[in-house]
Amino acid sequence: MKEIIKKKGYAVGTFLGISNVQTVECLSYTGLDFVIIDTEHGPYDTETMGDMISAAEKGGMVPVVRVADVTHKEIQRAVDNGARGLIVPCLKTTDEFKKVAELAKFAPIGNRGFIKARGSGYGNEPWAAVPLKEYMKNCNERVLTLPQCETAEALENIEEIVRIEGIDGIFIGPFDLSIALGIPAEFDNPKFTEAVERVKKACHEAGKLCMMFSGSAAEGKKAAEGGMDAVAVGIDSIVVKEAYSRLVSEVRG
Ligand code: 3PY
Ligand code: MG
Repeated sequence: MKEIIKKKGYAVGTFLGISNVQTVECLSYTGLDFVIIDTEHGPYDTETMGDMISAAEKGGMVPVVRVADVTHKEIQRAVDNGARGLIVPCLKTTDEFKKVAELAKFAPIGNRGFIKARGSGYGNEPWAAVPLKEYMKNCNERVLTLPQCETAEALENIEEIVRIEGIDGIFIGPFDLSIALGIPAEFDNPKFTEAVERVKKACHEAGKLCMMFSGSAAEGKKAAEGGMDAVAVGIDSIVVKEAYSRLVSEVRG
């Protein structure tokens, strides 16, 4: 992800809430840089998540997983399956953000559980077939922790949160954040735009990435040109529905 951002200025991805392995393969021909396999709202079990991660990697996209919460089970199954980015929703306290780093990173940053699983080719990938200490360091660099800023509490403490060791960036959830601020989906409201600027500034001052969801291409472009390092544009369920609605109405005239 960092290489893509360095090369292209920003990365473009999308959320997957209904897609399967074949759709992910297909999406790799679109120019998308990353896909977010959404296990917070989507129907994916551990096996499907793994298959979708492989499909994304095969097509040259970065597989990111949004886990459901910050528990050992949720984070471990995603990193063991080979997720290269972890989005964690609805966090409130600074301690919850610390827990993300603790569960996703090996020592000396955290205490991720060890096994050379699928994400490392069972230890056979060249970067994984190395002494344990080096393997742990490589894993820490390969998995980006991108917890979400989408609660009022997280926004209030964002300057402290972005300085947590082992947090690589913040993913802004505009819908939940705007709801938390009492201005649901009012994305032009100064209260919302100031919140986004605050998170972005905090991230960049701490040398961390700032990413965001955008509901449309125009919003995504605006966010990226405004300095977001990555934008996740759209959700497959909406993109598919809109594309077919357009197709049908064009045929019907
Ligand atoms: C939100 O907007 O709340 C998200 O979590 C990302 O779409
Ligand atoms: Mg959200």
